[in-house]
Amino acid sequence: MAIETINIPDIGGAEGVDVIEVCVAVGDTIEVDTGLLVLESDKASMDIPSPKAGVVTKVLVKEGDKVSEGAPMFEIETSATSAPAAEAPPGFFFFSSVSLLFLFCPFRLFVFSPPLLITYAQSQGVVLSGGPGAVTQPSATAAPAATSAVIDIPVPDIGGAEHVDVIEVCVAVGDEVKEGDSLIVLESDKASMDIPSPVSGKITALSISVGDTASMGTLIGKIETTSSAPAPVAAPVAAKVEAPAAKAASAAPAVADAPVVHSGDVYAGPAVRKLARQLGVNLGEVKATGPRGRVLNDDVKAFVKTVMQQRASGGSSAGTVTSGSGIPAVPYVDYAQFGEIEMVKMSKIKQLTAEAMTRNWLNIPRVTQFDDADITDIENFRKDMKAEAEKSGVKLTPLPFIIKAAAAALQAEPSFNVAMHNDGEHIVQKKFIHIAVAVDTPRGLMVPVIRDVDKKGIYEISREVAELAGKARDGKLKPAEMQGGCFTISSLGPIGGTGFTPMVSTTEAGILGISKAAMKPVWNGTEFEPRLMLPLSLSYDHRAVNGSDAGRFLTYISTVLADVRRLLL
Ligand code: CAO
Repeated sequence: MAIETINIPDIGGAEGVDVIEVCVAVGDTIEVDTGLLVLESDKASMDIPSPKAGVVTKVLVKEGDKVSEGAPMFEIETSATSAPAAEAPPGFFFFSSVSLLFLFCPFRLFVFSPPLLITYAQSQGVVLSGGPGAVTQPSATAAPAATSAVIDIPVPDIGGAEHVDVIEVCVAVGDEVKEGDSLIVLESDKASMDIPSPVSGKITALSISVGDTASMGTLIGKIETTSSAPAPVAAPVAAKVEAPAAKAASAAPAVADAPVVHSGDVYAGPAVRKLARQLGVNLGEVKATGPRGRVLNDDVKAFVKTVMQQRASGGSSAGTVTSGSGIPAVPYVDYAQFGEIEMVKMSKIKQLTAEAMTRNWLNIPRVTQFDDADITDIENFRKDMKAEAEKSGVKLTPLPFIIKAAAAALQAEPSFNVAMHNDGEHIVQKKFIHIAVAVDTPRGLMVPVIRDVDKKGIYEISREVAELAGKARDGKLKPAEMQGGCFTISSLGPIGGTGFTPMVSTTEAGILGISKAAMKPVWNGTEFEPRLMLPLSLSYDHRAVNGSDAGRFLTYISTVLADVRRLLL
């Protein structure tokens, strides 16, 4: 075991480059080439891979730091038994380190363009020359020519990398290209590389396709040089790294002056691009959350998750507009841009409720109608009975009266005691009267069911509501205690409000919303009388129930509540 410090490698002479991502943390086990940091200058983003395997013991940099070659990044504990990291050959190093001049759109550089290569070679003290194995490339400093010529375009030196995936062919036969235009894009685990055209001209043949692999010298195609342009002379060009030696004497553009291509509006690293390609994700649709609008791995995953969730809930897969009966997707909103936010995990009950609400909302053509029931007499009776009820262990509220009135209405109007069958051809007529009651709990909304309400008295119903509500709040309700309802009552009476439009469940035909009772002046034919009026909102599934049945049903409830003696009839 040994503790070793990993320093920033040669980054092409760039100084004070921003650390935009620290990819590992203390305790992480890393391999040779594991991405450690992402650096970014105004010209390029660079993944900095680990030269060694081990376990991270210290992180010496953080996002926002500015670093240069030699700055310590991490301390790692290397295993004595692990093989020492192979000394990267210059070509390899070029590929995995400076050409870590990674070319992310829109910062793709032509890393492998000769000037850069020369620059890098200079910085590394290596001689670039022709000779055996050198790539024959058209020279940009060719002599003028009067006639056109068709020349081969080989893949230039790509830092020794072999069999790199061709992920994009940017031109077609017949296309006119300018020197520097992208011909193909190669991508390895570590880098995306635009391979630019060495000359201006017309593509006359293509020998490479997406899915092929390419190495230095692989033929991309042929180009007929434009007659007005200087015809290139096929000449050996400094594209082969021969050996570390004295610095090349000739001047060459500095790395920072390398051409920058703003090709497209997606800014993402090679690993992210690869992940997106593997998952079939169009990066243009992914919301970027990284620094300066950079798409991160997590952004791609979040995008896929959203799409899958939308599909599961019947939504469209991506865009925001669908035709026909498709449900438009909800666009992603970055709320953090408006102020501080916190992501709060929904309880399982809330998630299931949300799912059920969406299902009900989308499936049920719902209509809500309203009425005020005069509960003055019930209230007087309730007050008279309150002490006695308490002796029997019952807290008497208006709710059991309403439950009982609803049961009576279901008996009187069986057309409401139904559910739509999902075959679309039948209505399920229920012959039992079970009433569900919405209960507010800290974990979310629970809806226990009181069975055979028609056979039970007010006290019994009241006791059951209290017992089931208690179980709901304690999380002790059994699934069977929440199933089989014919009709639901949702009471917001103790809270307030004058009316609301409750959601109908697909297993029932209606739901009654109760709002806060209030004293109101009611005309009795000769004068206004103060009466306690209870606002009722009846929502129903208009596939199963027609408006006149619903009107009769609600009127029946109001009438019974106005005079509970009717329950005896
Ligand atoms: N108007 C005015 N006052 C009302 C009322 C109404 N419509 N309904 C109840 N009250 C009064 C009660 O009489 C009681 O007052 P007193 O103590 O003076 O008698 C007080 O409000 C509290 O009642 P409660 O909530 O203890 O009892 P309840 O029988 O009315 O309700 C239960 C029981 C379990 C339904 C209730 O506790 C609950 O969870 N309600 C929330 C339901 C909900 O979340 N619905 C929305 C679902 S989303 O569609």
